[in-house]
This record gives sequence, C-alpha cells and structure tokens, in this order.
Amino acid sequence: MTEDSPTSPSLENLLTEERRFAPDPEFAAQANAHPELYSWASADRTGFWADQARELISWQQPFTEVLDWSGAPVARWFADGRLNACHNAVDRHVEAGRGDRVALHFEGEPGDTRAYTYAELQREVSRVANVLTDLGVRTGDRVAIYLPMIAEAVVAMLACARIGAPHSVVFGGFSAEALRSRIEDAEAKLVITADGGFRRGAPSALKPAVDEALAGGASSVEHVLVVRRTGQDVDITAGRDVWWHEAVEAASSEHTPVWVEAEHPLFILYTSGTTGKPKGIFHTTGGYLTQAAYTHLNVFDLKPESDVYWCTADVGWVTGHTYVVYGPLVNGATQVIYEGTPDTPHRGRWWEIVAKYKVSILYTAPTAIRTCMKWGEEIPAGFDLSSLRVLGSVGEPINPEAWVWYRRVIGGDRTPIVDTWWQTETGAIMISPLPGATTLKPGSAQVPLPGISADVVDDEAHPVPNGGGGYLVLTEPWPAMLRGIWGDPQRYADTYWSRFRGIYFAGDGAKKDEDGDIWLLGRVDDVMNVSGHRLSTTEIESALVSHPSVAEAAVVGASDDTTGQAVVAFVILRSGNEEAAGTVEELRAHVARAIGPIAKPRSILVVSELPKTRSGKIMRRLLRDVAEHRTVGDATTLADASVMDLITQGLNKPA
Ligand code: 6R9
Repeated sequence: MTEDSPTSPSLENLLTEERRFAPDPEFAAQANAHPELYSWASADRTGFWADQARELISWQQPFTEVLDWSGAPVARWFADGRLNACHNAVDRHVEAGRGDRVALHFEGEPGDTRAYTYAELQREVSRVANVLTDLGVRTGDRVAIYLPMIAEAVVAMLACARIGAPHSVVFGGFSAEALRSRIEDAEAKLVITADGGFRRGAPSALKPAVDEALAGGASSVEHVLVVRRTGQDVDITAGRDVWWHEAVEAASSEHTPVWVEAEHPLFILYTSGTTGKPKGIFHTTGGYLTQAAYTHLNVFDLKPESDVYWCTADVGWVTGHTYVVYGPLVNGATQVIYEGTPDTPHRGRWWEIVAKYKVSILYTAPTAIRTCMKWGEEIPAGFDLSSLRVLGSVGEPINPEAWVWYRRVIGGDRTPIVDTWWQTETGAIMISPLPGATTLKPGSAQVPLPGISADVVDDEAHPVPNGGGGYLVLTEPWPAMLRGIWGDPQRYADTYWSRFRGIYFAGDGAKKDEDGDIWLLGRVDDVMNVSGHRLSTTEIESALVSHPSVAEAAVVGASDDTTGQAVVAFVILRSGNEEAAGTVEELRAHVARAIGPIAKPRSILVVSELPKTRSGKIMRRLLRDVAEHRTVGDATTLADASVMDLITQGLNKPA
C-alpha cells in the first residue's frame, strides 16, 4: 500500500454524472436476466450457485456439496463433482446435435479466414489432446502457451483442459525473459508456440523468444510444439521441437476427455502484483466454469442460436480466458476471433468485421473506445453496425464521455452497455449492470451480480454510507475465485486477506453513490492500469535499475487520454552516465526487452533526487503530480523538502 488516498479529486466529478438509460421495454421482455434473480440469489446464495452449476454445466458425476469454506481463504466449490472443461465447451454441444453450429470464425490480420463448427473443434481438440499425451504430458502437468491470437490458441487451451493439464498462457507480447520466469515458476513440461503472428501488416516472430527463454538453463521443458502461422524461418532443435501441423495430422481425432474433480486446477495466469515478481493466479474447474457460463449468459444476454459474439481481448489476458474461451464455448455461442490490430490495414477494420459477421454482442476495453473516438466517428459511420445489440466494457473505469460515445456511435443510441468490473483473481465478472434489468449510469459498474457480495469499506473495514468512498471488498466467497497463488499460499493470504480480516481486498478504490451503486476509481496500490493491462510499478523499477547506467528509479502511472494511465519513470543515473546521449531511448528499449513493449515508459525523466519519506518510501503521489503537470501537493512528510523543487526546476530547464 502507498500513502495515497483511494479517491483522487479528479475523479470526484464522476459522481456528478447524471445521465440515465432505462432498459428498453422490448429488450427487457426478451432478456435472459430478470430482476428477480437478485432476490432469488440473496435468499439462498449457495443454493443459487448450485442451481446455476446444475443448469449450465454437464457433470460426469454430480456434486452433492456446494461450498466448503472451512479451509478459508481457499474455497472448495462443488468438490465431490467430476467434469471436464473441454467436454463442457465442445463435446456436449456435438452430443446435443449442435455440431454444425459455428463455434469460431477466425479472421487473420492479412484477411485469411477459417470457420470451425463445434464438430470440427471436437476433432481438432481431440487430435491435439492425443499429441500432448504422445509428447508425455500427463494430467496435472503444466503447459505454457505462447501464441498469437489465432484459433490454435483456443484449441491448445481446450486440449490441455481435455487431459487435465493446467495451461499457463503467456501473452505473445511479453519478452523472452518474462516467458522464462513464468515457465520456471510453473515448471511447465511443454511450450506451445508459433513461428510468429501477423501484427500491423507484418509477421512478428515468437519462436526466437521461446528459444531464448529455454537457452542454457536446466529447464522443466521437454518439448516445444510449434504452429506454423507466418512461414518465417525458425530454428528447430532436434528432439525438442515438434511441428504442430505434422503431429496433429498424424494424430487420431478420437479422444476421451479425462474426468477431473471440480477442484482440479484448470489454469495458471500470471498477473502483476505490487512486488517485482508476477503472481501465478490459479483457477480450478467446476466453480470457474459455472460462473464463467452464468455471467456470459446473463451479462451479455447471450442467445446462442442467433447471436454472434466478439470479445476483442487476447487469450493472454484473463478476459480472453473467460470470455473468449470458456464462457462463450460452454454456452455454445458462435464467436469471432481476430488476430491483429484495429488499424490494419485501415482504421475501420473492427467495424468491417462487425458488419461482415453481423456481430451482435461486442466486448472491448475503454482504451480501444477512446482510440476510436480520437480517430473520428466518421470511420465507424462508414459501416453497417445495426446487428449490434449489447456492448460491453472491461479492464479499467470507463469515463462517461467514452461510454456515451460508445453507445451513440457504435450502439446506434440503442444498445445497453455493460461496464463489467472483475479481475484475474475473481475469474469472472463480479460487478455489472444486467442488460434489460438495470437502469444504466455511464461510468459506473453499478451493482454486484446476483450471487456476489461486494461492498465499499473504510480503513477499519466498516461499510461506507451511500455517498462515501473507500476500498472495494468482496465479502463472501464466489465460485470462480482464485484458489491461490501458484506455489505461494502465504503470499495469497497476505495479498488479499490481510488488509481486512476475513474479507477479500481487491486493491481498487471505489465510491457508493446516493443509490448505493458502485463507481470504481482505480487501483490504490502500486499497480498501474495501462490500456486495461496491469503493470507493476515495482517490476518496471527493477527493470530500470537492472540497466548499468541507472542508480535509482521510481515509476508512476500518470493519467493518459487514450491508455487510461501511462508509465512515467523518474531515474537517477549513475555518475559518469549523466550526460550520455540516447540514454533515455536506450532505457525505454531496455524495459521493453525486460518485460514487453506494453511496459515501455511513455517518458523517462532524469532527475538528481527522488522524493522520499523519512522511512525511505518513495512518495509516488508527488511524482504523479509532476507527471500530470499539476502543482505539487503536500510535501511536508518528505525527509528533504527541497527535493521537489530540484525535480521541478530540473524539468523546467531548457533541454
Ligand atoms: C478483467 C481484468 C483487474 C483490474 C481491477 C481494476 C481494473 C477491470 C474494470 C476495472 C473499473 C471496470 N478494472 N475492469 N476498473 N471498471 N469495469 O481487467 O482483469 O487484468 O486482472 O485487471 O482492472 O483496477 O482491479 P485484470
């Protein structure tokens, strides 16, 4: 925790937002979600979840227990039930006669396409499951997946789930170093990657990063399975590397899913915490799938027979896990996945895709919406977007102006918008309006979903009254909650359960308005949110000080019109390096190499001192004032009050 207060003054004006959008009666009449869901769930919360689990999920062996919280803070949900996640996402739709329905419409960045029906998906995942087994992967072994946003990424995840091997997807934009640490932490036995993917009109290599990550070290990895996507040259290590297409073609398309216990680990996904070391958030099967399916069905009002759903997230993030892979496929949806960037080959590419596939539900991030606002509304206006009927937002607070623009320009002034708050740790959506049931307020995620208990509390864990602000907490266990941090139960307890005893601390500041609706205000810890991606200040600081010319570094998230927050770094150079021309550019590139291009600071300011408290804590709040060009706030707790003058004077010096 920093000394910062959870509510910053610039966000106060959010609560003066008074526009309201009542449900359209026609939409409400056909909506999946009814207002009675709230009373049903609050009358019998665990009974409600048991009903959802029975209704939405197929169990090979039904459960008789619902929630076991005796091992808190590690929950067990539906623990004596057995199931398979891939069977739920694929096979059961085929068994129910829906095999001809398109599961995935893949759209490559260069314009190549491929559709997979549920029956084709079943054959493909079965083949890959057989390949994994042939390569020695057993139930319980971890598999790292480092792929672009192509259909094979979805297939690879499902094939792992099919044999009960937890996957650890590493975002393709992460560096070799980031990949190495994640492979090592999870002790992955296999890595699934590709030669590369297409980004901004050109092939972008992935395989060399895998080679670099595995070079030298004694590694747990026995094989690397390589998808051919771009046709780039790759180095093949004999005995270790295997071409996906060769192995898959040779494999049988028959495979029986491995039935696992509900609490069997489904995946590990690394996310930035407040320290330099990313946390391996791990999720299990039964509860996760239940909440993924329930939220996907109700929050997006999914009609599997008629909707075309598109979530723009990459599978490297939790949104890609829950709302590209598990939620939609368990619900038997037809969805679009797109490999590339929104502006390749032109800035209307997304809207062209919406028109082409008649997308009816679109789920994306505020940063993308703000980018489109910047490009101008005449671009989406050039495409037929009339198929859209529900729009979603995730990843960071959406500012009311972006919300209203999204609804007017993309949603034709007609569609509900669901602003969905959740985290890698929560596994699935927790706070969101329900379309057709909730009167919408631009900028607010509003209400915990039926079955979810959340609150806003003060420093002493007392719920704040309506109109008050404080910390967002989750007060009851929920089915899709993380079951821990991989290999580090103590860190799990310390990070989430020690700030307020017995309740989950999310790390976000929030306010309750006069109606008791929740408005998220951003992180209150040392985690930044850049374009909806979590980055740790500490992690970037350690990357900077790992460079030979840096003596000390402090990183803050400064507000940014497009990306929400941007990384701004303050560095003290080692003596002798102060004047080195090109140092700043070199440092930015160094961070990109160490963590990934998303972590690259927007600006790096070279300073001679950093503001510290007497206990040696860097006062990031003051640096944020500088980064956001504000008058520097209260600096009285600084050990040396003149430091801020030095910094601001230094910055005002002509270059
Ligand atoms: C799903 C996802 C989680 C953090 C979370 C919060 C921010 C996500 C939000 C939101 C306001 C929303 N966040 N959705 N803030 N309104 N609708 O993004 O997971 O990458 O783990 O990030 O993102 O700060 O704590 P993850």
